[in-house]
Amino acid sequence: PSDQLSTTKTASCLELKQGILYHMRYTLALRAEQASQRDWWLCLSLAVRDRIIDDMVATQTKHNDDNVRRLYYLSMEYLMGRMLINNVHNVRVFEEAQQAIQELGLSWDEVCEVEVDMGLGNGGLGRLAACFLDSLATLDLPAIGYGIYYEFGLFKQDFQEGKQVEHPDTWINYGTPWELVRPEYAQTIQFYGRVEASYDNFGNYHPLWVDTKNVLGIPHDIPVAGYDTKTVNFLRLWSSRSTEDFDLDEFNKGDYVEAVRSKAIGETISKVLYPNDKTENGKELRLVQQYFFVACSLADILRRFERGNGTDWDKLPEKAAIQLNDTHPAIAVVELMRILVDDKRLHWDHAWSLVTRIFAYTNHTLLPEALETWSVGLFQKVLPRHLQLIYEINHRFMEQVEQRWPGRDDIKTELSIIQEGHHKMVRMAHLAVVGSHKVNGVAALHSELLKSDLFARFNEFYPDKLTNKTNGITPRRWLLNCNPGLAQLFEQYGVEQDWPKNLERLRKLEGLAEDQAFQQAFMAVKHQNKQRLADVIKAECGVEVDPTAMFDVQIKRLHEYKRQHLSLLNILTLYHRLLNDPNLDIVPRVFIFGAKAAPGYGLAKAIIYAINAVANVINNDARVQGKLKVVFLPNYRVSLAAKIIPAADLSEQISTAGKEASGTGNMKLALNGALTIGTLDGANVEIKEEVGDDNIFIFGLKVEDVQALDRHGYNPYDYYHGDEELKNAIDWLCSGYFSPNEPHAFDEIRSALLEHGDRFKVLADYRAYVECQELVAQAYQDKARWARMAIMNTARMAKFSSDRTTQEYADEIWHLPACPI
Ligand code: DL6
Repeated sequence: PSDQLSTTKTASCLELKQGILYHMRYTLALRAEQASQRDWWLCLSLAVRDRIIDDMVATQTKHNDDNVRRLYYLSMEYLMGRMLINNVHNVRVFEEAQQAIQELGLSWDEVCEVEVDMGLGNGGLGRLAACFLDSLATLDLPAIGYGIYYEFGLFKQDFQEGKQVEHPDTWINYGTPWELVRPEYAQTIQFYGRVEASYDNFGNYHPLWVDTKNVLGIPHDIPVAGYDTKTVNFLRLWSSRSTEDFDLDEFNKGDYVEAVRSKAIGETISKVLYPNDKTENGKELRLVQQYFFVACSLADILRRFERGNGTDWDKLPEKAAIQLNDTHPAIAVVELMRILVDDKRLHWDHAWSLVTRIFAYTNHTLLPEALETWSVGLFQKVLPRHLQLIYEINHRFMEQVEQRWPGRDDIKTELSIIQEGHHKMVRMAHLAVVGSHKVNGVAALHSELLKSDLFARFNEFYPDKLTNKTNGITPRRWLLNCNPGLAQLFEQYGVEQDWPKNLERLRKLEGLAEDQAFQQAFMAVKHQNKQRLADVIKAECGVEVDPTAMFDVQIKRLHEYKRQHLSLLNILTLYHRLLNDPNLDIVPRVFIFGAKAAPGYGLAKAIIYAINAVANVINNDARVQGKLKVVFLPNYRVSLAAKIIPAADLSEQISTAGKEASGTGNMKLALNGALTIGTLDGANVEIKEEVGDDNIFIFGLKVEDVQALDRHGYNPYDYYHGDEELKNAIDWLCSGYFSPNEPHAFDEIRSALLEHGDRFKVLADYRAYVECQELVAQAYQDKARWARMAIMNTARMAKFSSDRTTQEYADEIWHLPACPI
């Protein structure tokens, strides 16, 4: 088989094979006969890593020697998924690596399957950060991602009797080949303590932060190789360590356990990722985590700056741009002020002018419950000096507000960083807006709503600050890696080879959309992908599904606003219709769900249980004759998404208009030729603009309609009583029929939809959704039409490459030139 590779590739394959065997012997000290699949995966990863490291050294040397401007991306979450598959593609040794593995008598798929996802994030925000890192390196932009090295990433999900059960994600148990630990760049970070007044010889006030508890931050660097380029940036993740091994006094008193306890406390900071997507306010450990990684990262950034520029602070905004991924790292604004004013002794105005030229902030949600606030009391305890600085920042800001709107205390109350009241709170979003030079939303509609709604008054005050950067996804992971069949088809049909770097190339497919042979080939790839997913479904859920049925996919976090329960009501409606008329001619469908619910979000868990319960009944009902199947794949994560997305026919993007900031799953699915059924929400609006009205199924309330309903008083009972099928579906779900042992299991869902006012307008959108699903079914029956629409979706996704998004940030926010190696 080596004959099939070119001479250079054969040489490179040989080199890889040697690398694998070298690591088997000298890194693992094993003979090949003893090696497990994991050992082979590890050695292949190390062999690939060796190549990456050469380029990483070259990249970092160049960046340092040229003293380049860098982008620093601060994010509490990175959902990197599996690294091997992405890296072999990015360094362009995919075929060679496959060949080497084959020549060693192993199966490529089995070796890759060993890798545990690096799942250090909850959902969209964390995966966006991972896509951006891939694009930054691919575009040769000098950048470093900073985050936390969680020992436990997002929990593993499994279902017991249909209910979600969480298990710890022990991803790091056996170590990972993708990290380089850098103890030489460790940082010491302070917390708690108190502020003491002190004065210098000239009588100037210099507060001292004393009696603090200290911890160490240890950097773990994950190389990030760009696609088809030499640039290798890195992601620096901090783990916490106690500054002292143990308390010697306690030890000498003979209490060994007590002596080690304080060490353990220092190490809890980076233990676990908070598994909450949109809520979770007010947990001390979370604030400690935020400050920990921000303080380590800023110290590291300044160390690098001083190495290249000494203490010429005016140069700082020239050399560093810092992006805040949501408000989670917003304390960085204050920490940089603390360092510049307290440690470096800059005047306040000087420091503030530097700080506000460095930071920019991305908002990812409009949901009020997701906006972070911290109680003043907690701040006082954990970060007393920072609280003083926040008050000072706010005081000066309030003076500006007074100048602009004299005497308008109501506006001051509205804009203040401190929310007054019985429990005073620090509003992190306000801090982020005041401390940044740009604030962006993540889709056009979302950014407009930020301007008109959430940050309307800020927008009046800072007219040029708010802007839009529509999200994107990396075409490498979300097409090249996950859909090799489609990538091969592009090659056969002469799509320019650089399409993974230039998604505009796929526009060529528009001209093939009517071509029967191409349609068939395109759908044949889809069919193969569906067959593969059917095997996964059989293995994971024990359910047989027919790959000729429509695969209707909803994969995302479980949240009421995303409305998985709207899909469930449609499923119940179809099931009911089928039982009433067993000969009903419906398009066979497999409804496929993947979603984790935050462990403390009872209603979301009830929705998972409901879907599983309904699935169990439908899948075992002979009267359905296999026309409907419902499966909920457990433990949704990046590597599972990579199997589901290429196999999807229909992409469910059915959030309440105005609630989904952007969505990125919608882009991944459309890129792989799934048609969207969706509301005019988030980036769906722009997907519609790109693919054209004929190639998407849009239904339901628009933002204005939702707002009007809220203004005029929305009553879900009007819909319930006015629509028999809707009433049937809800009553049936809650009748105990699907959960005979727990007849009240779904009462909570019913109350949310009826008694509690249906905050997310599920009932108002039900009829439009069911009707739209009928149009979808009709379209699916027309094979040529469906194929044409699917091809058009793939062809017209160029806008949603994260390369486009990242380049826009680089041009318009970071002013960051590329630095090819
Ligand atoms: O911007 C990335 C992603 C968006 O695509 C989703 O629409 C949005 O829900 C998500 N937000 C989060 C958590 N939000 N907070 N805080 O993941 O961001």
